[in-house]
Amino acid sequence: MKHLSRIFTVTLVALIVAAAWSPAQAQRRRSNAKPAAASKPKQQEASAPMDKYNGLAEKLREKAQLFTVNGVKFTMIQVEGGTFTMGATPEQGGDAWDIEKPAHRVTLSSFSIGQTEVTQELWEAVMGSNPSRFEGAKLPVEYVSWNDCQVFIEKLNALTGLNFSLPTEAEWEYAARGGNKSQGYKYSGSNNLDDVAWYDGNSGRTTHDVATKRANELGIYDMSGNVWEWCQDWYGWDYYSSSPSSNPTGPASGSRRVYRGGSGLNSAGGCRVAYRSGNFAGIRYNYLGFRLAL
Ligand SMILES: [Ca+2]
Repeated sequence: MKHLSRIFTVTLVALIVAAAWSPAQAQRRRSNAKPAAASKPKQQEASAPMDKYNGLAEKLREKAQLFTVNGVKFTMIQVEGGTFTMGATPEQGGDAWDIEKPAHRVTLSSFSIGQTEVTQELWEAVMGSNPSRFEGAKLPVEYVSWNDCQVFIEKLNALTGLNFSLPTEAEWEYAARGGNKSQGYKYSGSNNLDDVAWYDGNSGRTTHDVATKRANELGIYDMSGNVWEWCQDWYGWDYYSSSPSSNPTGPASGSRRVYRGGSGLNSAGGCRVAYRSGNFAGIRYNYLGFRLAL
């Protein structure tokens, strides 16, 4: 593979947990992952992930995987699988729309999700360019379409030998709700949106460096607010009526792709963990980005 000659490193940290759960994860959807890269990473002393607010650093030490690609570091958080209620649960209140109904039980296998939105420095390390309208290394990349994200992921996978993707809509919502550590909040990590999100009430009409608000129960940042986040699924208005209960991946076809979480341009209702939106796969705008899954 020609990319192997390029200068890059991939480092997994905290293999204690990874050793236990990687096989199931690989079986789930990673048929073309390179086992050598995944199972024999260079081991280093674990460094605590960013977590300056809620004291979860020690617990998260075993739950974080640190990667370095072309000199840029990023962290993936391991999310243990489980069963949760997706959609218009009671704490979503009167803000919930019909497309969030019916609330329904979903069971997910374990997966990993980005601790932060994909930053501009990571995008540039992989793509060699930066499309963002608000510029800054630690700002989330934006002005990227769903199609652009697929190109980025393909290149990242070639560099790492791994099999990153966008999260499914169900994975996104489960992680936003705190997985099996969920406290049942309306927004990702709190019932007080100012604690955890950049939205229209505090953003000043710009994006903000990732991980500058408090993390959620799993140590994941900005799932509510800052930039919207593309998911892999087609956007199905009535999908919740027929969704399979195990690892749903969205409708088989559609015209739009899902994005989630609201942004610095949105009111609080759009930043709820159950709120759903989406648009055509070629659409770009300056409050629309993504985070990775693995
Ligand atoms: Ca976000």
